[in-house]
Amino acid sequence: MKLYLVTDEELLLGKDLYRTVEAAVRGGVSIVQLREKESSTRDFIERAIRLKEVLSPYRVPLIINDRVDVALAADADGVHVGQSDMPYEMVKRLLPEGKMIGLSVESPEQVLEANDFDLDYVAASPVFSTTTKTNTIVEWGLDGLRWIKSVSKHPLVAIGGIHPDNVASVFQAGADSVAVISAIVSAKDPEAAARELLKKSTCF
Ligand code: TZP
Ligand code: MG
Repeated sequence: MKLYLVTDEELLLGKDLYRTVEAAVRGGVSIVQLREKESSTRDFIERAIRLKEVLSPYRVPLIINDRVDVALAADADGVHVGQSDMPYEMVKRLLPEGKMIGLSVESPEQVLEANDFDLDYVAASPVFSTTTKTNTIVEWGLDGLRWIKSVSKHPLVAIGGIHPDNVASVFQAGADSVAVISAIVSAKDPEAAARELLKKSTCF
């Protein structure tokens, strides 16, 4: 799961969600998170089910942001939670065996606490400050990534402000995966944008 796509309805800038995600997968995205901040529960579930149908033939897992109930209803592959969402222990109890759990970490304390959890990844949020999400505490930066890598037992996803010009430095600092929204979702050609990110990630 080197390139992780997170969706955002607004940042699609009018493009179709499913076509955009499928194009990104053709460009090399290998895991997708459906992140819905405005939609109703019913719309969220419908989108999750449709997106799962799009992703299944490619064997690309679908992760649901925040909502365990939506993930269960759509039989998605996992859930991503932040520090203000459902606590890890409850997510773990509610999800069937084999489903993925990802957790955002925004402070050193949260990174260390996450070592007690059975997670599929921690997401350093944000690695660089970004206008896509502004209610964050502090940017980790590349030094922060290196520190997380040295103390965390989990695979490390970096998210926030990642684009083709800085993606190599993020991998170099120890990220196992990079998660992006705007660099792919807002691109005119999401397939080319994904391909470009992957190409630039191996430039070191
Ligand atoms: N969590 C931390 S930063 C972020 C999220 C969801 C937004 C990342 O968006 P972008 O456009 O890739 O900077
Ligand atoms: Mg959240």
